[in-house]
Amino acid sequence: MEKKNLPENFLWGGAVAAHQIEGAWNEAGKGVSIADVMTAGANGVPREITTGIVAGKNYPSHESIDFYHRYQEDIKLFAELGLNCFRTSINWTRIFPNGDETEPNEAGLQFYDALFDELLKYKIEPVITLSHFEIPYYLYEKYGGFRNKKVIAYFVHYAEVVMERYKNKVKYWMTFNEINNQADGQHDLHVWTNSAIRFKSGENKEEIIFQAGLNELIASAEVVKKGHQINPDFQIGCMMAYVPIYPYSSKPDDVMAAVKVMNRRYFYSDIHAKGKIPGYTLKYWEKMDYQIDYTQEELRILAEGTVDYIGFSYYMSGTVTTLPEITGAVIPDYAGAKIVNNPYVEMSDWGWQIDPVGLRYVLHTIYDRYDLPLFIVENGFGAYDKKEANGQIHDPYRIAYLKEHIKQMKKAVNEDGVELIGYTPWGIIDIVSFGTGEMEKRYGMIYVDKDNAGNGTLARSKKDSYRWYQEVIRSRGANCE
Ligand code: BGP
Repeated sequence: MEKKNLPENFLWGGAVAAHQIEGAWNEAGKGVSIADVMTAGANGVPREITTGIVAGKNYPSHESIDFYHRYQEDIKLFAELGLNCFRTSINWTRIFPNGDETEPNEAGLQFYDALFDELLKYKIEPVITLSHFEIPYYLYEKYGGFRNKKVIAYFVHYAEVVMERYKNKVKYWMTFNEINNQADGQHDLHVWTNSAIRFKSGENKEEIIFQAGLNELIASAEVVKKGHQINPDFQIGCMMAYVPIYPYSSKPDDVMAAVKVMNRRYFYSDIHAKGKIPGYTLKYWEKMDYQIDYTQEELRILAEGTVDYIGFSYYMSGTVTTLPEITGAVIPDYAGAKIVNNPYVEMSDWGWQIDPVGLRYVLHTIYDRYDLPLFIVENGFGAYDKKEANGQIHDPYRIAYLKEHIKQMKKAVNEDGVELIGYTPWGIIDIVSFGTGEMEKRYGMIYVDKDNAGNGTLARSKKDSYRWYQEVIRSRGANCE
């Protein structure tokens, strides 16, 4: 069977985020972002969100892997790898330290000018996230984060400034990283991400999360409209964390429970892509008597500011059941519903269920739902890596994970007719884990000498997966065996 390649213009890249790679957390006028007050956790140990910076605590974003000072060396490695695109974020607090200023911080703008010029020198297309969990901490303190509609205008102003500044250097943009990564409200870390919500005692957290999420969606729509005015060639996408939830059994309640659980995610991408609040959400707000504040003008903005593509992360899938004999984490979306492990898949050391077919399922399902180009902007395998005495790092498990997911991605394109812009595996170089703050939950094809406690030389070295991915890109996906 002739090996089907991916198209010539397919974007092969790697993905990171400013707070997980740059360091220099307080250099050149940068303000404190909400990532800068998150301490290091560990596998199974949540990160702590402190009030401001507390002396003596370990904040991994403060140095990360010092990309801020080493980006030329790293981009040279990315070019040698063969990347034709590279996803990262602009750290909002480099541009507006507090977030509500009128004038931007010129030193911050100059850093990203230099970064994008270095990428373009090697013909590597920047793919830029505007908010990747880096909202200014001051907007949390003074306004309560995105629960406050004033923050919409501050975000839109920041986005306009950088889209105007880099209009001839950046074509691919996305607004809020994993905007739905707050829906569960069961983990304060997730409520922290893009929204930085400050709750008041006694209020319903889910109601406030819906308000903050809707405010972000309105901000995103405004940015799409303004971006297209700045440069009609811009491709501005959303960014969703898709974790497909399968019914555990063919019991009809399990099938319906899976639909209702997925609606928690689809609330965000339905608005991004279709430009209106879905009926299932309006009914839910009515049932819960949630007072969500929005105007007719804001509804018009949502309708006019739909995205050009659906960017998304895919790592794992989940399973839901209503079978009484199965134990699991109870969820409110459907009577008797519980999230359970899928007995047909393996999981990583961090409990993430490994399901390559799930990527094809997501690609097929989302393309059917929205009929928009798709962009896989995160996919990867966090694992413990070992550096041998001879300096080599053998990571066959990472190659296996990525190979199987690329094979499914090719099926979606070549057999299911999905329009796919590109693939940027997460953590192309070892960086700080968002969920745990660890360095040792490694995703990279480039190893960085730094451990969870922050010890190490920061030296970079190529893992086996580096040479494997180099051949995958060279062969446009044909040679990923
Ligand atoms: C996604 C985030 C990324 C990255 C990734 C890997 O949710 O968008 O920023 O963190 O997860 O997760 P982790 O770093 O927790 O292993």
